[in-house]
Amino acid sequence: MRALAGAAALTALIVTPALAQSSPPQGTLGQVKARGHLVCGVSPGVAGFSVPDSQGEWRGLDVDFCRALAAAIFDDPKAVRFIPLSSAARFTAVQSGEVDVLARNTTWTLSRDSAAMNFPAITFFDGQGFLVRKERGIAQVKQLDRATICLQQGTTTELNLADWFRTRDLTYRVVTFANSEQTLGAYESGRCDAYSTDKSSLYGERLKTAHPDEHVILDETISKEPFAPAVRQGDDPWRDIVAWTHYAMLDAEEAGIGQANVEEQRKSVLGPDARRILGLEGRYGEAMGLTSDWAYRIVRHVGNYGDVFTRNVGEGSPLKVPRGLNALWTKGGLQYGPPIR
Ligand SMILES: N[C@@H](CCC(=O)N[C@@H](CS)C(=O)NCC(=O)O)C(=O)O
Repeated sequence: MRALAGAAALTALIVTPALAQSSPPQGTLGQVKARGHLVCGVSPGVAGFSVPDSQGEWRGLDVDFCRALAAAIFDDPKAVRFIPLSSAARFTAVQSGEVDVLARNTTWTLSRDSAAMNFPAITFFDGQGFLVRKERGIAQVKQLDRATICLQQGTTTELNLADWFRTRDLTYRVVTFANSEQTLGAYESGRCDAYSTDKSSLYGERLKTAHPDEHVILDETISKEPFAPAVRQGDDPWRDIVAWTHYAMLDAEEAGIGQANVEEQRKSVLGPDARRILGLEGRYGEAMGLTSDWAYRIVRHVGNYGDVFTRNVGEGSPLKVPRGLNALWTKGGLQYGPPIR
């Protein structure tokens, strides 16, 4: 018996280090590295989140999230293939492995989470709103009783609206479309009294109308829409990388390290938090199958969370979405990065 156990232990000794040395990285990270680029599912066109510019380059907060992942893995924010996905098709693309990650103004809900997917971190806190014509003099959602509302199929928008009207004993008529272009077109042509979707999307949709000044977004928010990237369930190391990519951007912002000053900061005398973020102390990235400078790569190539927010949806963009719930927890918001240590 003892001899047998001894033999087993010896085999383990011989086999284990050999396996550790020769085996390539497993799971999604291994596949991404072997392929040489990340495959990221995005929205076909939501201003500020993901939209191709005049040169065909994808731009937006969700796009930058995928670029940050590529920066962390490859030191190259361009090592991403973007796949535009409709609301209806997006989850199958994650479940089937067609995309490594979905970053598509997608709300994290229990039913989606339990459908063989995981939502590693909330990258944007949003809520559902309404776009209406100013001339209608509508100030509150309840004034939309008996109104016709345009929205997109396969979204939480559809479900929230049903709840909201039902609980107030109000009625409405809904007209649904497969994409935002058709939804906006129908609203603009006067087919609907209101266009309902996530408030963050309404900022861009309003600007796409022929006369933005003629439309207003109502103040009320009727739901919680926590946007999170989605990954296939069952790959914890990959889920960690996706979560910590967001947290690294938050922690960098909190530490005052941004795209504009990261090089200078790296050469200066820094506190321990900043040193760990920049990979000057500890080997935190390596524990995830990345390099120790993974977060520095993110900030250098893409920026911290504040940089990404400002550039795409905030003051540096035409949308001017207030930071609101997406401010750091130190500034009264909900964005909170756990410690890198
Ligand atoms: N956050 C909601 C809505 C997401 C959604 O699909 N929004 C639409 C309306 S803005 C969209 O992205 N449309 C872009 C398109 O399909 O063209 C959800 O996850 O269900």
